[in-house]
Amino acid sequence: MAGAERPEVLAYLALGANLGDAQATLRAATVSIAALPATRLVAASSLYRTAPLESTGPDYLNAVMAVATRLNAPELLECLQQIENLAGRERPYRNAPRTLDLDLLLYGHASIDSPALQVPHPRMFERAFVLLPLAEIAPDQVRAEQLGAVAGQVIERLAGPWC
Ligand code: A4P
Ligand code: MG
Repeated sequence: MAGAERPEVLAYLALGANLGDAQATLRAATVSIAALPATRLVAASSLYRTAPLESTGPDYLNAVMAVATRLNAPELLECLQQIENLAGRERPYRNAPRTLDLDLLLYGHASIDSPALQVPHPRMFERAFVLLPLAEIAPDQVRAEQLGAVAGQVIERLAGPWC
């Protein structure tokens, strides 16, 4: 089915960066995501400064976005990976510091478990850098006990518009 004929699906995306000018990279990524075919930006969280979790290097900047899209989930992931690559993303090893990481957190109510794509993102509920920005734009998607479980992680919401 062509993208334009499919119904819109609400998807949530996680953005992260801790190399280079992370804020400029996340801002450019937001512009690129909003310009994807058959996709529109619905909401963007604040920016959060977060300590690396199972990772190294400088603090990360993280955010979460909601998009309404007629792309299917593999198409959306492929687009996100193209935007990562344009930002100079390198993958020397798992959880390496990165110029840009774009993860697909939720795709409507879909449950996907293929080698290339798992949705909901399998680690999203372990991470304050995902749950706090997600709760900011979609409080119905995050339960209080899930927020409580990540309360020990270091995260700071940065005030003001960024994208
Ligand atoms: N993949 C499977 N499911 C998905 C999905 N839902 N969204 C596959 C995106 N990708 C998905 O990803 C590796 C493979 O996961 C892809 O080929 C894709 O087919 P990657 O981005 O190349 O590698 P990665 O990011 O190193 O691995 P991964 O597993 O995505 O790491 P995470 O879980 O994203 O963690 N600490 C802070 N403070 N902030 C961060 O943003 N990020 C990470 C990375 C670790 N610590 C962090 C942060
Ligand atoms: Mg990733």
